Amino acid sequence: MNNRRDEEISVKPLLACLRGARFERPPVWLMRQAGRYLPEYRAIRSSVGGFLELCYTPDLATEVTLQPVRRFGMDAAILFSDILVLPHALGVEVRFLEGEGPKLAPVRTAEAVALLEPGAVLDRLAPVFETVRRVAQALPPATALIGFAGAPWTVAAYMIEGGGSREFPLARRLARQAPATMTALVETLTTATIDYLGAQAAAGAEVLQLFDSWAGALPPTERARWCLEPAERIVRELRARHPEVPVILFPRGVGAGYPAFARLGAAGLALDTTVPVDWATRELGDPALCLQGNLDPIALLGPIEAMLGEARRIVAAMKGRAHIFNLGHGVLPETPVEAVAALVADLKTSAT
Ligand code: 1CP
Repeated sequence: MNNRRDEEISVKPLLACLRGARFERPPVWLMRQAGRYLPEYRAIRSSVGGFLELCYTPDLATEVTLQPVRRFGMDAAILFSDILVLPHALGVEVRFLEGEGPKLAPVRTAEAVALLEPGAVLDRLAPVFETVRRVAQALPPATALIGFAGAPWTVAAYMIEGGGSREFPLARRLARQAPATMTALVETLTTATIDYLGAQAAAGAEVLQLFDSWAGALPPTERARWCLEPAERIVRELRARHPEVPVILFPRGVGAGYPAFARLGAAGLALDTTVPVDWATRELGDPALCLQGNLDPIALLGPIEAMLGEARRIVAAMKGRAHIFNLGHGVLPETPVEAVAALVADLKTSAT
């Protein structure tokens, strides 16, 4: 542990929290805190041709990353990018169509997996690392910088399906019917994710979050192989390469499976909207494990007083635990800016 790092932890509440510190008022950031609900984001978004161009233009991606921090004063910025830049960097065609979500050229065969280009990933994602460097320079001293990636199963699910889906039937079927192909795909993604997150840490990311947004689409028997094992390897290798950078896991939708994710060595665990907070504080063992979450993003659509009541109940239930306040999933595009402002202000000032 070097001195510079110790100093940073002491001035950044979110980093202290990930090392087990408890605060009267929890540090706060929100998943998808940058994006379409912000008029200043929409202005920049409409000035570029495509969403990927925004992700790969460090000037613009830096600005968009900083916008919510500037407006609301969150305790962390999250790099503005997307989980699907990784398949793109592996050589897969990825397009973001207005109002339709992402579309990918499907990867469903051993041959297609063999054509992926893991050796090209770090070069192709160089603009993302440049954004990380610029944001790290620009942030206020008490604000932490979070890098992220999709977990291998979630990214594989988009690659196999060719886009978003409610239940990812093709991906779940491939995992059962062609396990060797699935193993090759998940291993390629696991190795590439370690390199990708490691490079974000080297560029200045102080925390790394792994989004397994579709972990809940798998039954527990399948989840061990496609979610837990890759997450464990990612956490272990990142701890070896960057012991000072804590990892937060977000295995969305796994319910009673959360305790298994609590045992993988990550510093933080993000709770989705379905997890009762008092259950989590009882069942998720180690009190040094920092819990993050888990207000329902719908609550931000109003009424505001009810939303603030729920937020305060979460804070109260987490008392005595290292807790980072967040939503249980991302900010919705129709969220009023005033609701986010009221939430962050209330968390910073309300009596607890
Ligand atoms: O045109 C636009 O503005 C595109 C909308 C958009 C935005 C703003 C997409 C496409 N991605 C993003 C940014 C993004 N995506 C961030 C930015 C940082 C922040 O939080 O502020 C992050 C962390 C993500 C991560 C992401 N992308 C996830 C994991 C988190 C989650 O929500 O579960 C997932 C599943 C995606 C895929 C994706 N990218 C974009 C969309 C619309 C989707 C969901 C598609 C679907 O499944 O239907």
